[in-house]
Amino acid sequence: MRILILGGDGFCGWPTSLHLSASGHEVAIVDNLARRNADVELEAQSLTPIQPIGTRLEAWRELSGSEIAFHRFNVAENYRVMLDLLIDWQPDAIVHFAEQRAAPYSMKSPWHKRYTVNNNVNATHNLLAALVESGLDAHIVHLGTMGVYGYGTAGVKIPEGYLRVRIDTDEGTEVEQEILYPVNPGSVYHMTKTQDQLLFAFYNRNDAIRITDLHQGIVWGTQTAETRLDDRLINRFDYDGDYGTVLNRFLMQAAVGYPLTVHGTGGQTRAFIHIQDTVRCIQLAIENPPERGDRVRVFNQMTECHRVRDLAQIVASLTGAEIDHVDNPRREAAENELFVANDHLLELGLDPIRLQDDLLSEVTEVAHRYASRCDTRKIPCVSRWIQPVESPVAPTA
Ligand code: NAD
Ligand code: USQ
Repeated sequence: MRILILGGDGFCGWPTSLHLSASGHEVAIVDNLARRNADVELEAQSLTPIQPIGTRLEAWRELSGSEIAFHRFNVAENYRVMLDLLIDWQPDAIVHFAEQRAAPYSMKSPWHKRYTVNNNVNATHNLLAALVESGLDAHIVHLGTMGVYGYGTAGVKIPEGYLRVRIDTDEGTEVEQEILYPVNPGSVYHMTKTQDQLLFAFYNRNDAIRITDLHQGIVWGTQTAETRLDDRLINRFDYDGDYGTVLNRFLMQAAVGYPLTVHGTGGQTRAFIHIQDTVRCIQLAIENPPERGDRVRVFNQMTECHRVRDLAQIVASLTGAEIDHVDNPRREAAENELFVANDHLLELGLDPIRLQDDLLSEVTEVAHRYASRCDTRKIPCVSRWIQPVESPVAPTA
């Protein structure tokens, strides 16, 4: 198949591009390098020494003999360029990663909130509008998030996208309906993903666009079979307080001897998936597309749930790291339970990598190897959900 990857220079997009190319698909990447620019803004860097996109693509051509084309433009702004690319290249599938994906970054300031909303909502809408205007029947595979559901489940398993509800009518009877699972976003970033869902529902109903929305949990790990082939292909590893996600942060903190930064009681339970499983799931979604006319297909792309303090314990027992309970900069429940259905991807053949089996190799293969690149000043999470209100200035006499 011919597959266009929007956001193909990022943490999930790069290994996905390589995996799909290695599997025999023709791949092209679109990226505006916004993520690399955010590193400049935040004065932070990937723990791993990622190479410029040109070097990455050249290394892949040398190793595999396969070309991956690269188009640098902003999906949220350059509508015409996007439309022309769709018409010229005629992709069969489009994987959409091109969004600002860090919750703390999205909460840093009014500018960051507005940037995240403008970027994410317009990127998704431009893609949908361009696909309709092009007349193409390409399958969109979007990376959504488990966070659209919120993380409280009242003891029930979170279903894959839709909830069956019974409603009392005025006549005293009951009607049954299936609705999008009610959204409950915990950050401006997560809120943009709930907006994406509505855009997908509308364009799917109105224009019969074929869409798979992958509601993904927190991705951990760094390397995949393809990124491991050559140092120039290495994937990024974010550890800073804005872009680093919890488990990779703990692994890096253990490697550099920094006490593990558990927020509050560490009672938040989240869903997780290894980066190698991410790329497999995306391949499964692409190679098993929905039919035209099917409603938006939602898969929960996660393999296991863990409480943050339990993860810290696992990492501490593997490495001897200390655990530090720091103030939680976020507005989130002190404790939550999380149960999630993920039957669709398992039925399609996903064979999950277990966290307990792979953590140690991640610590030694990546976190230890690149520990000297860590800038410990970038570790604390300084983005706060509630900005402290400045005390009013006392009137002068
Ligand atoms: P990332 O920031 O590493 O990659 C996103 C890429 O998209 C970057 O290379 C960035 O430059 C590009 N991009 C952003 N806006 C763009 C635009 N307007 N035009 C062109 N390119 C643009 O993020 P990631 O971790 O690879 O996440 C990819 C997707 O997966 C995101 O949509 C995210 O919400 C979702 N996701 C990620 C995780 C995770 O743990 N990393 C978990 C669940 C869901
Ligand atoms: N946390 C800590 N200590 C840390 C960092 C985080 O205790 O040092 C806690 C947070 O308070 C939170 C939990 O760990 O309760 C998860 O935080 P995270 O930064 O690992 O993940 P999150 O902000 O939810 O976002 C990440 C990705 C996002 C994706 C989401 C999937 O950045 O793109 O959508 O995971 S999910 O969490 O399932 O919604």
